[in-house]
This record gives sequence, structure tokens and C-alpha cells, in this order.
Amino acid sequence: MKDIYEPGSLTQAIDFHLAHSVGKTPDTASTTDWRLALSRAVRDKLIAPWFEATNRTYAKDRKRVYYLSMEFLLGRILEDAVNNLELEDDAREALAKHGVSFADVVNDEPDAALGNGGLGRLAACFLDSMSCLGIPAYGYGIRYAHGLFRQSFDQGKQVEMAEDWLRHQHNWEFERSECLYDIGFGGEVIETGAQAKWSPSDIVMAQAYDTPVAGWQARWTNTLRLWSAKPKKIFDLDPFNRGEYMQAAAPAVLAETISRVLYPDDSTETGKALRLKQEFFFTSASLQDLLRRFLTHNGDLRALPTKVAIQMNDTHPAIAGPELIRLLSDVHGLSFDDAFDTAQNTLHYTNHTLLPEALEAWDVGLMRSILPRHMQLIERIDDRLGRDVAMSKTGVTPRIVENNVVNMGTLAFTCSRRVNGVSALHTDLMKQTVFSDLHKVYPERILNQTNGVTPRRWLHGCNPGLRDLLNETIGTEWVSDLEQLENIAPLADDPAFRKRFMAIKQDNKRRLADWVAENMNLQISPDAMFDIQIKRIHEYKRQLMNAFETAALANAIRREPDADWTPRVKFFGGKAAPAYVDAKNIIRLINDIAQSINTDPVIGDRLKVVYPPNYNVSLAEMLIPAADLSEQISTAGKEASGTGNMKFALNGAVTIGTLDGANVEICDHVGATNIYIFGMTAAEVQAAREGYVTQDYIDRSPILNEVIEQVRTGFYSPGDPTRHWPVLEKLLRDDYFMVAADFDAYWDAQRRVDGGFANKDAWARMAVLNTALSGWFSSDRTIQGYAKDIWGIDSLAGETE
Ligand code: 26Y
Repeated sequence: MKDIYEPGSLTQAIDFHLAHSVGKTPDTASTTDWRLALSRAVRDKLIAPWFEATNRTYAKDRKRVYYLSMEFLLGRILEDAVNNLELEDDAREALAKHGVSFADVVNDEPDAALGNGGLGRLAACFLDSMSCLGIPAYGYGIRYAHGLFRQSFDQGKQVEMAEDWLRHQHNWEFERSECLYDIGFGGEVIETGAQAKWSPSDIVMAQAYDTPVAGWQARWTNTLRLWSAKPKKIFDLDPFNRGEYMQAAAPAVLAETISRVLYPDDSTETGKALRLKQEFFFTSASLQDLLRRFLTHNGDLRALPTKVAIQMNDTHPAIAGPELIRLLSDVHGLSFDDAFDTAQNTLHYTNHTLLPEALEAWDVGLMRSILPRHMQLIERIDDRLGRDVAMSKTGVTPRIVENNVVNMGTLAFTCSRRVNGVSALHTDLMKQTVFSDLHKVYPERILNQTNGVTPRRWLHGCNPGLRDLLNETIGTEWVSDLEQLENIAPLADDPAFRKRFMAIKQDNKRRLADWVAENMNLQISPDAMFDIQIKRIHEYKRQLMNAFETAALANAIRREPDADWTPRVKFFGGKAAPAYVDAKNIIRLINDIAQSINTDPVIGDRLKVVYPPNYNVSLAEMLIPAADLSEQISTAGKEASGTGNMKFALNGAVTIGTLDGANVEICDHVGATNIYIFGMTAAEVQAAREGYVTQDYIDRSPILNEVIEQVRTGFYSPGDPTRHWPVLEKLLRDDYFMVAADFDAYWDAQRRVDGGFANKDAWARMAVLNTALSGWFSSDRTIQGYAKDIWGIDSLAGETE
């Protein structure tokens, strides 16, 4: 591993790869060519630690973690690898010799956007942490040809375009053409005595592509194994020879459809059969693969739980329960009961949402037609659940199959040894709501693991200014032991330190302002407060409440332009699921409000609204370090955890938020005086549902009422006055997420924020304390919790060299 740190070697490696891997000379190389050459050079340095990690895992026969996830929202890989290997200075220097900018090269890389939002990004942070901690692990997912759609705005309306991250050579992965598994669909079950055999009518092949995931300083390197769908039969020559070219190509096209696109869907329902096929496709391939690996060193499959822990990232891989039971019993000959016990002791399930529309449920008919054997096994699992329920004498009646649908949450729960929520509040609500019956039957099963974020990408990588200040002040250990940030807490009272801390914030803001000027043709002042809400657009996240507050603030400024305003720039960023009409209407309204405010000379620099299109991981890396205020304003009880909230706090932004998800724990850690909490609690939200009338709340709030009237009369859509009526219609008919009820509390909290920001010293103190006291939100801490409480696994500690 020594070679990694040898200065100078990178220069030669880049030059070598530019010639030998890319086939270019320095004078003809484009930015992309340089990126490919640098990527190869950096990738080479991961290989030795990667092999070594594998060898050590085999040598010690260590237990492995398999993280099954439909989504891995990695973002850019090159810069992250450079950071983890601490090669930035070398890379910068090596490229500079050719007059090439390191920033241009890393920014040339398209994001690997194999995910929609929080759940997918969490999976990526977990991979990073498992490598950092030396936990032997595989991430298993789908190698989508097209990741999350690209978003643009046409007159304020969201337009979606196919994303194409693999168009240029993607040289982080290794294609494993020999690592192939058959994945069946449809057909019938042939039963002979007690033996059942599934005979599928269609077979698609899953082929592996491996990406090494290097941990901090390449102490350990794991693998992300993504499956790509390939046809069983490459090509049908007969129809081709008859000139029926389309027909000849059709079977291959159909097979490849399975890994073609990521469902651009955060919580609504879509093209059912294909999604179910995707879920089974990657789950089955992953299970076949891990069983093969287990069997190379072990004989008795009943010992599987001692060497393997499988984590199901939400219910998307929940078919793992019946599929593992099928493989263990139908294929490897265990009895059903042994297979069930083995599977259950191996599998664990994380729940990420309580929203009913995001809880997966498949029609029994659909399940039976695509996975007939699994449907039979699901019924047997349901019988076992029924027996446990009866034994428990709890009087509850949870079932997996109910009203002709398979409830995947109940299936996942029943097949798992441990089930976890993603924040303390969310876990409590799981026990009280969706899983209350199952919790009574299995009171030991649910536990909490509050989410976290990787400090490598979300501080060390994205905020070099702050990184350097921290290194200088408290040393470098914080990168892999984030709670050491507490050591800067006393410096919140040191004016010189505060000054440096805020100068870094100011630099980050200036960089963002330059980007906005260049890319959005809008001038914003870095002296204004940067107030940022970035996340998927969803009614429960209440971007609408923020938009209304923005409009109300503009009204107040117009009325009294010479009052003492705290200048603000409000940033919005996020995509709406293409089929989620109400969310898309909100995007258009925000863009119209932005247009109206940004062109109003009376408002000027007191308020600006910026909504950059195509929010993604890379944009987040620029926005978060530049934030003064972090908007975390979901209806209490609806945001399972949030992880953006943690990234902001870590980078010294102050939160305005409800007592929802992990905000509750952020408040506990940073202290109630360093956060702006407002609005109803989860319990109050429940209580307010009874007899809720939106209009009553609007009538009581002159500020909100004025904005609603403006929207209604076309103030933000002159020439098309009814344009935003659907937003109002929905709000008045069904304000399920209680925008109206929380509006005044939000407005008041924002005015407190104005006052807070005006006091520069007090604000800087809060900002420093947010960074100092957010160390607990490292995904390293989260993963240590999973390792100890769920997987029963040791980290690298005590095992080095
Ligand atoms: C099945 C389909 C409809 C579906 C697809 C994706 C359902 C849900 C999802 C994604 C959910 C998700 O991203 N949930 C988020 O997970 C984060 C990580 O735990 C949380 O921080 C966040 O609060 C939660 O909304």
C-alpha cells in the first residue's frame, strides 16, 4: 500500500494512462481524456488494498455484510477517491504540468445517479463508512443504464430528460463477464411429493460489474457489485435471416429493459410489473452470488447467519425472504423450517418511510404470475406468522397477504431478525403505527439506528476551507472520528476563530454566487443570508410553505422597502417524480414567484430566489458549504429522518425546522439555542387532523391570506391568472400536510432568524457550534451501531496488519 503515498508516481501514471488506456497525446487530449487518464491512475491505487481486503476476509473467515439496495446515489467517484487517498495535491500538480485544471477535470465527471434521494444517498454513505471501518461488505444493486432523469425548466415547468451516465467510458468498474446468474420469471411450479421445483417460462441473465469502494486512506476497500440484465440468448438468427430484424432483436431488448432505467419515483406508484421484476432480478442474483461465496468455504448452509448478514434497504429487496428460503430449500435441500430459520437469522430490514403510498404492496395475481413459487412460499411464511401471532396471545391479527395484496413491509418484518427505523422519532412511530401489531408479537425485533452522513464527502471533500481550518486547529483525526469536532466547541467564544470560520463560509458563498451569475444569469450578494431548501419535491416536505413565506416576505418588503431588512437569498433545489402532478405544480409556482421577486426593483437585493435546475449530489456539494440557513420544515411525523439536515449542520448552517425525524436529535446535540424549532409536534399534528379546515387557518392569518389571494388572482402568473389554481384547489380541499396550520409559526420563526442573522457574532457562534456538535451524525457511528446491534460483526479495530 506504500506506493499510494509516493509523490510523483501519479504524474507518470496519468501520462501512462493517457497514452495506453485513452490513446491520446497531451496536445490532443480533451478534459474528458484527462479525466479518464486520472481515473485510471487513481483506480490503480485501489487495487492492492482491494485484493488485500478480500484476502484478509477469507484468511480470517470473517463475517460479511451484504447491503441490498435498489438505489446507490454515489455522485461523482473520481474526486471522492482522490480525497480518500489524499492525492489531491499530487493530482492537481500532475495536471497543472500540462496546463490542465484539476477542478475542470473532476467536474467533467457525470454523477452516478443510481438513486432518487435520501435512501439511495444513505446507501452510498454506508458503503463509504463500511470501508472506512474495515467491515467486509458488498453493496448489491442494479447497474441502471439510465440513472435519475435530468431536470430542466421550460417557463418554470419541470421537463425530464433521460440521463446517460455511461455515454462516455465509465472506468471505475470491472465487468465480470464470467459472473452470471439465471433469473427466472413466470412459468409453473412442479410438485413431486414434498419437493417443489420452479420451472420459469422466461430467463434473463444477471451479469456483475464491480466497483471498488475505498475507505479513508484506503485502509480497507469493499466492492459495490451492480447487476446488469443480459439476454439468455444473444440473438435469434432465423428471424434475422428472414429479414425480420426487429423481431430478431426483440428478446434481447426486452431482457435488457430490466436494468435500463431507475424508477424516477420517490414514493408514488408506477409501472408495477417491471419494478417487481427489477426487485427480484437484483435480489435473486445477489443471493445466488453470496450463497456461492459462502459455499466455497463452508458446507452447512444452516451456519449462514454466522458468516453472512444481509441488510434490506427498505422493502425493495424484501423478496429476499422467500427467495432465500427457496434457494435453501428447493435448490439446496433444507427443510422449509430450517430454510426459514436460516433466512430469518440472516436477514434484516430497514424501514425508511411511514407514508402509506410508499409502502409496497403487490397484487397477489401479479406476484403469482411473475413469481409463482414465491407466492406459494409467501403463503407458508404467512402461516408461520399466523402461528406466532396465535402463540403471542396479543389479540392482534397482522397478515402478510390481505385483501388480495402482499404487504411487503409485513413480509420483510416477518423474514427478518432485526428491523430498524432511521431516527428515534421514526422508530417510535413505527412501533405505534405501521408495525404496531407486529411489534406486539415480536417486541424485541424493532430497534433504532439514527442515520448519518460520511464526513469524507460531506465535509472533508466538499468544504476544503473548513477542512483545512479543522486540521490546523484539532489535527486530522476527526475525518474518521467525527465526534472530535467537539474540540472546537470552546472556540465558538473565540472572536478570532469565529472570524476565520465565517470567512470560509463567505468564500463558499462567493463561489456559489459566481456559479449562479454564470449559470443562471442572476446577481446575488454573498453578504445576504443564504437560505437553502434542497431535497425531493414532495408535499410533506412543504416547499410550498417556504414558497408562501418567500412571497409574504416580498410583500412585506414592498410595503416598507426602507425598513431594516436582513437581505436573503432563498435557494430551492429538487426534482419531482414525473407522475407527481401536485409536486410539479409547486415547482412551477416557485419558479413564477422567483421570477416576480427577482425582477422587482423595489425589492432589489433584499430578497432573491434561486432555483437551479437538476439538483443532484454534485450541486449539493456546492450548496451545502455555502448555506447559512438549512430548511428542514416537513410536517412532524412525516420525514423519517432526513440526512441533508445533518450535512448542513456539519458545515455550519443553522437549521430552521420542525420536530421531525432526525431534527429532534440534531436539536438535542447542537442545543435548543442553536437551532430554530417551530410548528406542531407529531402528536399535535395528529390532534389537529380532527375537523381540520384549511380555510379557517387562512382566515386567521392575514399574511398567508394575502399570498393566497395573490396566487388566486394571478399576481405571479400575469397573463395566465388561473395557472396556479390547482395548487390552491388542492390546498383548500386537502391540506393533509398542514401548510396552513403551521404557516404563522414558520413566519414567526423566520423573523427570529432575521434578527439572529443580523447579530453577526451571535450567528457565527451558532454556526461554529453546529459544526462542533454534529459529529455524532457521522455514518461511521451509524454503521458501528448496525455492526454491533444488528450484524454481530467486528470492525477493523484490533485486526490491523
Ligand atoms: C417503492 C417506491 C414507491 C419507493 C421508492 C423509493 C418508495 C420509497 C423510496 C425512497 C424513500 C426514501 O428515500 N426515504 C428517505 O430515506 C432517507 C434515508 O433513511 C430518510 O432520511 C428520509 O427521511 C426518507 O424520506
